[in-house]
This record gives sequence, C-alpha cells and structure tokens, in this order.
Amino acid sequence: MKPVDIGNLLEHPEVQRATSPISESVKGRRAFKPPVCRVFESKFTKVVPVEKFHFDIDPEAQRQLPDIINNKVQVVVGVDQPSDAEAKAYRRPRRIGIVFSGGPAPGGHNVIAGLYDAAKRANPENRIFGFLVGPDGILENEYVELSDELVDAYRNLGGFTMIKTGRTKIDTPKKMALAKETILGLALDGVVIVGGDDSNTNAAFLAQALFADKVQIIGVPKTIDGDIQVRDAHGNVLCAMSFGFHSAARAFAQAISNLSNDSSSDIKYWHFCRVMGRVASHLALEVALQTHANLTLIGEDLADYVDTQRLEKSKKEKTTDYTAYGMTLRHLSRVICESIVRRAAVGKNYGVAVIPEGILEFINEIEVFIIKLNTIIAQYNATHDKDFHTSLPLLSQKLDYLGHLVRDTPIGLAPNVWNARDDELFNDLPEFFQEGLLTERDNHGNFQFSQVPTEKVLLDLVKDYLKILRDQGKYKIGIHADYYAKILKKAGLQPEYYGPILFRDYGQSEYLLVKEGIISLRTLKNALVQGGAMDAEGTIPPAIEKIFNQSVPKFKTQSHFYGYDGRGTDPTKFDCTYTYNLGLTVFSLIANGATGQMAAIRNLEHGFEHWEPMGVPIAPLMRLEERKGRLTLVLEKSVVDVNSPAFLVVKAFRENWLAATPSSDQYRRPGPIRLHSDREEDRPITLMLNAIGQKIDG
Ligand code: FBP
Repeated sequence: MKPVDIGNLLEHPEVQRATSPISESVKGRRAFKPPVCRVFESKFTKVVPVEKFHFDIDPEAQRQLPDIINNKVQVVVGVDQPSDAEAKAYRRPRRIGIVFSGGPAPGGHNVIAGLYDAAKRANPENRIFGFLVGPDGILENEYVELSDELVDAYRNLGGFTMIKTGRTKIDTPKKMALAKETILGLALDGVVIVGGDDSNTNAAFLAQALFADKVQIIGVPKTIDGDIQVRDAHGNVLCAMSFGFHSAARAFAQAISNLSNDSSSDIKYWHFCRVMGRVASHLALEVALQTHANLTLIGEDLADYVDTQRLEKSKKEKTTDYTAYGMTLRHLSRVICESIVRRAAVGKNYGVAVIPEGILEFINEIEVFIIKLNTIIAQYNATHDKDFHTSLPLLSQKLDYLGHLVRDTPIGLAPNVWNARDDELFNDLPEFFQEGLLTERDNHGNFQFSQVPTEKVLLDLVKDYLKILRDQGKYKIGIHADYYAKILKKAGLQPEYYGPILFRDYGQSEYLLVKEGIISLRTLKNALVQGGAMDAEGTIPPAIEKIFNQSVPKFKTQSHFYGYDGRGTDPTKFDCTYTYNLGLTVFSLIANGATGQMAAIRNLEHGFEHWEPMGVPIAPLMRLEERKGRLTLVLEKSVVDVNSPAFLVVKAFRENWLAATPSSDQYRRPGPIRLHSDREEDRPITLMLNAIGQKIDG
C-alpha cells in the first residue's frame, strides 16, 4: 500500500466523522423528541387530589412524618385558560435543585430534560441546579447550573454522566442540617430526588424537615431493579414500574440471547448468567420472557417452596420438620442439575440459565446468615471506636470474631444470635462465599449482593452433584438413534444386535440412553461380555467405544454477570418517553405546590394514550424494616408476585423453554435497543402481561 500523509488523512471529513466521539447514534438520540402526555400539551397544569385511593398508614410513619402523611394522590390536569392568579403562581420564577441518588438507570438524563424544558417553558427565568455526585452534592454544596447546552448534550442518552450519582444517605441530624443549609442557602423552591426506595425515603424525610421552610421535595422512582411498584391499599396500580428497568432488561436480554445462539451452535457450554436485582427478581423474570432461556430461577418462587416428601415423612412420623419449608442451597442445586440431566438425555448438553443476583435472600439458610451478620456488624459498630471492617480487615479475623461470639456474647447482642451451629455451617462455606457474606453493607445498610458471585456458589454445588449423578450413570448424553445406527453400520456392525445391550430404552425413543451401569470402558466391556457380544479377552469394537464416549458428558460452563452494562445502556424508547414525562410531571407538582410526593405515570402498563401523570404520596407507603440491625422507616420494596400473570406465564412455559425434548430450543431473539424502530418492544413484557385482565381505570 502507498504510504499516506497522516496529516491529510486526519483532516479528511470522513475520517473526522468516523473518529468523532459524537457517533451517529448519539446525534440521532439527541435529536429525538419523546412524545408528551396530552395534559402537557396545555400551557399550564394544575394538580387535583384524588380521594378514591387509600393507604394503610404505619403509625411510625404517622409519628415521624406528620406534615406529609395525609397527602393525597394528585392527578396532573392540563389547563388552557387559567385565572390570572393561577397563571401568575404557575409562572413565578423558581429555583429548583435536582440530584441523582443510587445506581444509574437509563433515562435519568431525560428526567432532567423534562424538568428543564417544562420549567423554562413556564418561565425562562426559572433556574435548575444539578447537585453533583449524588446527595454528597447537597451536603457539600457542590452543584452546576443547568444550561441548554448541557441538557441538550445528554438528551435520550444513558448513564447519569451529566451530574453523576452517589449512595450517600441523609440520615443523621448533622447531615440533615447540612442539607438544609445548602438548600436554604441556594434559596431553592424545590428539590428533586431521583432514586430508589431508600432515596425516596430520603425525599420524604427531607420534605418533612423542610416543610416549615416551604421548600418542596419531590421524588422520582428510579431503579433498574424494578422494585418500586406502587399500589394503594385496594391494589390499584399507581406506579407499575420504576424507570430504567425496561432498558436494563432489554440490554441483558440481548446479551443473553446472543449466548443462546452461541450455546446452541457450539453445543458445549452451559452459560450461567447472574442478572442484577439486589432483592427482587423482576429483571430475571423479564429476561426470561424476552429470551426464553432454558432455566430461569425466580427468588420469590423459591421462598414459597415446600418439600412435600419431607412433609409427608414428618407427618407419618408425627413430627414437625421445619426444614421442609423454603429452599436450601443444596436442594436448589439439585433442581438445576435435574434440568441439565434432562436436556443432556436428548442430546443437549448445553443451555442458558438465568440467576437473579438477589436469589440468596430467598434461600432460608443464607437469609438467616445475612440477618444475623447484619445485626452482629451493626452491634460491633455501635460499641467500638472503629467499624467492623476497619478493625477486622482479614477474613480470618472476622471468622475468629464470630467464633468468639459462640463462647462469649458481647453486651448489647442477644444471646444465641451466633451459636455453635451457625459457626459450624458458616465455616463449611467456601472462602469466597464467606467473604461475600461478610462484605461491607452499603450506606443504606443493604447487603451488597452485586459483590457476591452467586452463580459461582451455585455452580460449585451443581458441579459436585453432577459428578455424583455421572458416577451413578444418571447423567448421560442421549445418542440419536439414527446416528447410532449409521456409525455401527459403517463399521459393519448390526445396530439391533448391540442396541439392547448398550441402551436402556432401545427402540423406544429418538434419543438412546446408555444403561446406568455402563459408566466406564471397563463396565462397557463387562456389559458386552455378559450380553454375549464379545469375549473377555477381546477389544471393544471402536464404533461402540465411540458411541460410549459420546454419551459421557463433560459439564463445561461459562459464567457471566449482567449488571453494570445494563445500568449504563442507552434508554429504550419506552424509558426515554417515560422519563421525559416524569420530568414534566415533576415540574407540574412543584409549580402547583406539592411536596413529599413521588412523580409517577399511571397506566404505564397500558398504551401511551392512557398514561396519566400524577403525584403519589411517599409517607403513606413507608414501613418499618430491619436496616443495619435496627428497625427503620423505609419505602416498601415490591418483589415478584407469584400470582401475577407475568410470573404465571413464565411458570407455564418453563417446560417448553427448558426444551428437554428432541424438538428444537425455543429461544427468542429480542434484538438490540433501537430508538427508531417499530419492532422494538414498546414496554416491558412483564407490564403487558400484568395489564391483561386489568380494567383501564381513567
Ligand atoms: P439502585 O437501587 O440504587 O437503583 O441500584 C440497584 C443496583 O443496580 C442493584 O441491582 C445492584 O445490586 C446494586 O445497584 C449495585 O450497587 P453498586 O453500584 O454499589 O455496585
């Protein structure tokens, strides 16, 4: 090739375009204008309280949040001809702060864009400030004033890059005082907290603390985990899903669908995919619907598990067997093995399994460890100068400390929180898992599931048990009857003669399974000799040996973690539209005097034309939960309802998607996230299914 002048090359417009950080996709996304709900086509909006929704109020929430506990659901309504006073109030200049809190979720930038556009449209003098790096930005008075340029650069783009995020919780009087100082110092009229359950909890406490100062605080339901779903006491859905869930699920599903293609092509790997979702299995459920992976575990389903055999046995013995209720790790690994063995029997020694990151929370024995360790760590921190992890950085030191608890209960810790049996069971766990269970809790006191290689824990148990099943001759690869016949005929042997000696079901099924007793060349030879097919001195015919070797499974696995990639993906059209409208809703709530409310869009589970922007009161949704070893008021998390249509559909298709039959696999290819495509799913399948049968209630 002729040498090129690098200077000329770099100046070439095509080269400049190809190497620019602003790709064509980014340009397209920035230019996309999400549709707006009908109410936002009006120049003004007002909010109307709705009396028909009721909540069961926790007395502790009543006590701690007296000024916002009686808030009602407020529906946003478009107003075309407001009175002068209404127009004046709506348009009065405002200063609004916004902060991201917790993990990123696709669509966050559009919440900002929606708020910014609505605020500037109401009054170009309105000013919006973005607090930097999460709630720390509020505590440290670090912010940036948003401009057209800054907002336009991030429209419809993933990540929380514009102002970053963090997990600090405003949970002490000192932090609350700092937050107040910043907010009042900046003379803010409103603060918007875009976050998950813990961050919306923060929003409620801030709303209470700043109520007298007339600073309005609004929350926005964000989290890819999809565990902010709000219903009233009668089950009416007010917020069907937090934003970011759809995009993350689609990103995971696309990657997992690619693995299904690989796995069913190369037919040698089982891919174990852990997908994010700290506690609830919503993401795994959606991924199952999107991909039809062979095996998807749903934590909430396991929690309901009852071992009927154990139960029967204990009934007969007139005893009570508490271990019959709930799934153990060992039992779960057996359930997985059963699926692997059944697929192998029809020649499919490969597959794709989806494991929710939070599954351990639903395994009895592990959940008990997590609760006990949370209590022990919290108690240690409360009584020592240094915290547990700083004082005892090494695993061996932590284990020693636990061992010492068995002998000597410290003051403040209930006796038997850690007993000899706990210590023994804990010491039986693999080191990496012990380490995982003892990791530092996050700022909200949550156990950090993302730091524990759950799939590895399960895989180790699965491998051990599969080895046992292989040695027992129960785990075998089925050999296609035609293939067997072809190989034998080619070698001049009669398939019908050898068939009944080698296989347990010869002539009855499409896939032939080598007899259980034939597990090695030695046992193969024995079978042939006993069947009269060869002398004890002879050698096994190579064609028979070949068939036998092909029936012996190798269990080869690949494990994957889908989390941070999906959190950072560009949003789907659904999330772009949802979040932009959430931003518009936030402004309507603030402009109409609301506080302690969470912006929400009702009827998300139905088509866009039914979407209804509203404010949902946060305080009545709060419950007492154990955090850092103490009962704390938090927004209740929503986990997968095992009676929901989405779960029942997945359950009904389980056998089908496992595809432990000679027919082909049922994998579904959801395709990549595209902003401009009619083919992209326009909302989560989970929502679509859950909406069926539900009356659209305007
Ligand atoms: P949020 O609840 O803050 O949205 O975060 C959820 C999540 O993405 C979980 O799925 C995951 O377990 C966790 O964040 C990981 O947190 P970290 O960013 O601290 O690793």
